[in-house]
Amino acid sequence: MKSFPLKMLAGLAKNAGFLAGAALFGVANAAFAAGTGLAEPGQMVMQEPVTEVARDIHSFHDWVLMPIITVITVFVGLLLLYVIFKFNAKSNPVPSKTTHHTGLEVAWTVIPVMILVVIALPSFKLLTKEIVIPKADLTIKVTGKQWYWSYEYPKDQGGFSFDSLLSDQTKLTADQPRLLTVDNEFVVPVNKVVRMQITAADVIHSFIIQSFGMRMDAVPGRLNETWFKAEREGVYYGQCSKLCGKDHAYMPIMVRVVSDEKYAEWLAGAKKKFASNGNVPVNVADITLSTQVQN
Ligand SMILES: [Cu+2]
Repeated sequence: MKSFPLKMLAGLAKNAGFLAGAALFGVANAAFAAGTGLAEPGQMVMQEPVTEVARDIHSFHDWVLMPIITVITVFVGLLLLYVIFKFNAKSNPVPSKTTHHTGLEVAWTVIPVMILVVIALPSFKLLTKEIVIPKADLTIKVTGKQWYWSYEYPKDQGGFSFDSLLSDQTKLTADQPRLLTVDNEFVVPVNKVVRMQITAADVIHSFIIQSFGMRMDAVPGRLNETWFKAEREGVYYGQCSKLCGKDHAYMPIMVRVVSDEKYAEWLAGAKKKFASNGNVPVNVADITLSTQVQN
């Protein structure tokens, strides 16, 4: 057994699903490459994580869920094969009349419960991390509308707001992905805790940026909160993730993560550019909410 290290076993379990998928669909290895900020064609794994929360979500998937799924699938598969070959009419002409087995019934109740508990513990820990917001460096409010997003930067960031709509798809340049590029992206500084306040003006939408491991529903009349701390500069995309009407597919999310200097530069420009929007400077909810942790 020593010659078969645990690490290798874990690695096997982790990749079993992907390998099975590849064998099944004849997908080349290159197709597994995860996109940064957006999905690559043929991609089968999650998008490259750029926040601690996203990394934790990936670890949870790779090291808790995938091994459990793999073991259960293999076990049930073998059990089925065993039943098919051992207990068919030909090889087992006189079937057993057994209808109940207390030990077995207890086992198939208790074992799944224990598996769920094993999944629940790290899951709750991760959920808590996602919704308990660390001391925020800046707050941005986003409102989902049919069918675009409005971003509001509060007074401490200049106090302006703007709409972000899908840009003209016939005028895209090579580096602008189709159905993801918007006219006004929102911009945040790198390595800063950004608190997102999320709501909707008409129907329920959902705000998601996969690479940040962040998703939160935008519900009319309700102010939801979540956060992210992007560790790498770049452009990241998301989509409205709750069916919200006919143009649900055409209200992407586009965020640019930049250095502090570039952020200050953008703020100054945005303040002027969006001043003529006629928007009143925004007041966001008080930061001392129950979910706020001062550290
Ligand atoms: Cu929507």
